[in-house]
Amino acid sequence: MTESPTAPSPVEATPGPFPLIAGKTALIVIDMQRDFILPGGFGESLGNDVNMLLKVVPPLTDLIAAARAAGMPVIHTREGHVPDLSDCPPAKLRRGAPSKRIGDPGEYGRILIRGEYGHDIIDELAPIDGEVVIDKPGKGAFYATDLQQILTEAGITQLLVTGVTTEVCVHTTTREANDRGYECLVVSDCVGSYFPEFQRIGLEMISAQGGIFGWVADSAAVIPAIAALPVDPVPASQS
Ligand code: C5J
Repeated sequence: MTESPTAPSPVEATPGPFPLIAGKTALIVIDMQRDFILPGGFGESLGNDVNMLLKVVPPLTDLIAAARAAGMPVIHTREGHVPDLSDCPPAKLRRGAPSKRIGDPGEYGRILIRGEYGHDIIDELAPIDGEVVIDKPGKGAFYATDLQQILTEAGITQLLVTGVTTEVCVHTTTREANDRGYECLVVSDCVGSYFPEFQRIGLEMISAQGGIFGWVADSAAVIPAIAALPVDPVPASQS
């Protein structure tokens, strides 16, 4: 029997196969911003080893290329705040390291402030024309953003989740998406944490208990499944 063009392309994942569906899936790339990732930036100034995040870049580059080739929407997010910090709750502002807080001058401009060099996405993963960029004041990509409306209008029901950091913005966004009914596959080598133990445990938490809030697979499993999808000639509307 000939398969219907909309037949799912299964990804070998934990805790079980993830049925990737053409036209229903978007790739979300969370916070691949210079402030978190570049040597000399905010993340490193807090004592973190940015190599833990930099190693995500090559597999994520390949995954984004596969999504673009398949006509799959690619949605980027950036964590940050308006220059007067009116969208940054005092509790969040106070909790930074005392010497380096959101809005303070950093190596790449004011830390996590929209419009600053450090707030933007690293050159290697820069969005291309037509791709959605969500500016978010929180850790989750749904909080105080248009993301849900954009996904609904595009008919998206599944998310491939990537970016940094695994245990913070990736987790928060995946949990928010799961609560809203999206099926989420977190791509293990395309998410990164400064802390190896958080990376391992963070991934285990997602797929524990039969996939309590998602599936996990690496890019070597996801990319061939994307390539096997029928190419979406009209990618879901991107603004
Ligand atoms: C953090 C993020 N870790 N993108 N932000 O503060 O995970």
